[in-house]
Amino acid sequence: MPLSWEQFYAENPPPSDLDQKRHYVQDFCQKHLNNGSRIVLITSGGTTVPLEHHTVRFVDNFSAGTRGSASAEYFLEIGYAVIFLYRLKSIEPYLRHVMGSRFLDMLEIDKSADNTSISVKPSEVHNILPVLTKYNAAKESQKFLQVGFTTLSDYLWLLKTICETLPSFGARAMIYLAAAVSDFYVPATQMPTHKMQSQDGAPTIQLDLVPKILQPLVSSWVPNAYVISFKLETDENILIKKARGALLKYKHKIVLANLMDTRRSRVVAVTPEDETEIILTEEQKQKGLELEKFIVDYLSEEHSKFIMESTAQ
Ligand code: 9Z3
Repeated sequence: MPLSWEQFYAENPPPSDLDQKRHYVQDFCQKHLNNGSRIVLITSGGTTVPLEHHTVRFVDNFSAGTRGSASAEYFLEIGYAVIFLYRLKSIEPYLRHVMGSRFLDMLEIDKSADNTSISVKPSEVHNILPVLTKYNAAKESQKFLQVGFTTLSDYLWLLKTICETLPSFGARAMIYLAAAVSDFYVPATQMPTHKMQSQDGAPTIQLDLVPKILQPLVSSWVPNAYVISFKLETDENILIKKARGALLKYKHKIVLANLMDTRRSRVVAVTPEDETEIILTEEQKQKGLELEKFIVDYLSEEHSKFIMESTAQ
């Protein structure tokens, strides 16, 4: 039997800087509460599951945060205030376009100025300029807040804390759960304090089930918000059934169902009434379009309808 969510929080201590992060989030929300802005909490990247308290080893997952970071840019573009809860060192909005060693290839040293000045190569300006322009606009609008996590337990603490600051937005708040969250973990009480030693032989690692956090999130933390979760599978045959199962169980608004191998080009938006395929064609991809643009367009329209219905009641 998995622990209840209350037991999970009781047994796994919060991150040491939780209060500081709570204050940042509260200040951010306060700023956007009165200006009528919509707000979206985006979760992005994978959680780690430590195997030791002084963690040397941990269980990780594949997610690089591409979905979450791209979606954040598109939500910002259409005016949402964005809280980006992301795995530290995973892909970040805007930076994702200039990451890696290519970044250094974009720069040159200005020899005429005594090697003290660096500029962007003229041939790269057309790549950097649109990104920098959008980044500066997001910064100026003060509509973008990043909050980092690494472990599963930090993620769950921050998710709860951020959700608890959002109810005053009512239907204007959207929760977009794109992070790849581990279903399994090693309870704090069963973890060795120090690095496991090979001289002690092969360890037996028992993973427990993580309680389903969507349940309190939807029913108590943000009961009036527009909540969207993702369902990831590797077997097409069970994808929609599992997505429907999650909708029925947690009673949120949409499950975006995706398969690991085709996640960049297809998701199915599953609602209690409907299934809508959102597709990126090869041709659109060649033009530099991204699936997340279409996902965000679809969701913002659905969110508008939801806000109208909520205010009409
Ligand atoms: C997703 O399904 C995301 O679309 C991906 C994005 C993690 C596949 P990338 O970071 O990948 O762009 O490479 N996220 C949710 C995954 C998840 O943990 N879902 C749980 C489940 O399927 C429910 S909350 O049971």
